Amino acid sequence: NGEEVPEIEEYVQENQPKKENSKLFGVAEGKNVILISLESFQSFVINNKVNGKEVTPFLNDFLEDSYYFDNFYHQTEQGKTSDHEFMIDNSLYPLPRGAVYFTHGNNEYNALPNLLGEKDYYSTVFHANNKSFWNRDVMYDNTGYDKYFDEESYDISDENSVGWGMKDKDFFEQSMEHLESLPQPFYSRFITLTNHYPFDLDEEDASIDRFDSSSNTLNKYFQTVRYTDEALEQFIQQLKQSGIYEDSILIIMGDHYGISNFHNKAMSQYLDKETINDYDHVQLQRVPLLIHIPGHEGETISEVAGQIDVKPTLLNLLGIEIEKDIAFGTDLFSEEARKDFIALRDGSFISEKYIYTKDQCYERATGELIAKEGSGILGTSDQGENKCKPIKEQVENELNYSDKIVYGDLLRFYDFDS
Ligand code: GP9
Ligand code: MN
Repeated sequence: NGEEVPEIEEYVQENQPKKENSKLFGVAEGKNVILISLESFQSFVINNKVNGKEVTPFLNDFLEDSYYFDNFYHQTEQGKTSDHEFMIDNSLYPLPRGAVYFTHGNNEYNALPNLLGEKDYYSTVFHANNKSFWNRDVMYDNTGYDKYFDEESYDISDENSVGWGMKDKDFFEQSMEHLESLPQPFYSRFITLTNHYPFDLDEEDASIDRFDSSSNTLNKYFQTVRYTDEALEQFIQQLKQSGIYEDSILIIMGDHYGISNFHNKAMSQYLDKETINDYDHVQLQRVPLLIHIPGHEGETISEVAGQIDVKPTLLNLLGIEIEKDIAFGTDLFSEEARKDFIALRDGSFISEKYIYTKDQCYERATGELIAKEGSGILGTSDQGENKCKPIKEQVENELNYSDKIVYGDLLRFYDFDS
């Protein structure tokens, strides 16, 4: 019956996107929003090489003209891409298990497409897959999308498919026509597919050689990452030709990791490290985030950030002030102190100073282990002063609040207008 809502509302109040706090409030007012989710794209490929060749030459260039966040973390769980989508639109956490898109696709939400719809934005998703995959058709309808360009909107053949389906280059190319037909301003999300495990690619589409390690998966990963980088370059070229580019802001972001722990040995070889420990594992959960705003110069922003922050950031950029919301992210361009941590869905967190995971507290800057619970490895009874503990409790509390909202469908009791 929603009796917990006031407490949660009080907690999230300080996260509200506020005009006066944002350095960039309204700079993109009335612009189209093109948000591109890059499948399984991790930050370690950015400005990096394989066999002496740049992996992502286009993105490496493009980030020079964008706000580029190099400490931006994915916060997804079992719902993978759909968890990422859920956070982007709602600034709520996905669930600890299962996919919220499936289990709570009919809840009431205060999602971006709904909010933007009130400002006459037309909202769409482009993704060349079956519409009911991840229960997307239900969730998109529920949260205010006007149109989902699913696989039925594309000419898909053997020639233009690989692995999971349509190749990214063909996907973007065929999307252009649909995009050009949309009423403006629009909020359009694109979800790529080629860089999906097991990273299959036709020989003729590979511009760089495979890596050479014991992991076939990692070896192939670089080639599909490069393919998607090229697809992006072509798409942006097409956006420029159509004139849409100048009237749009672009948000480009990785959805979640692509290389799991299973490939740590090969990964340590690539990164030239002795091992991948738990600290390294958390750092590998970084995915790229680029925000390109026409007329703005590029800037690299290294503050800790996460997918939970996209919704409040976007609302401020578009100059949309909302009375109130239940959201856990903060505006990435806020001048006020941002939240002290980014929580991963398993309770790990990254704060300015520390990284906590699996009962271990590390110094963020150095990776030095400074405390560990329930083990004598540091040789003291309390295993070092656990500097992570206060934040850990906050993280647990926050994840718990978000879960209560989703499990209890609590937003149906919340009055967003008064
Ligand atoms: C499927 C695509 C990939 O439509 O989004 O899904 P994932 O396995 O990454 O969640
Ligand atoms: Mn995905």
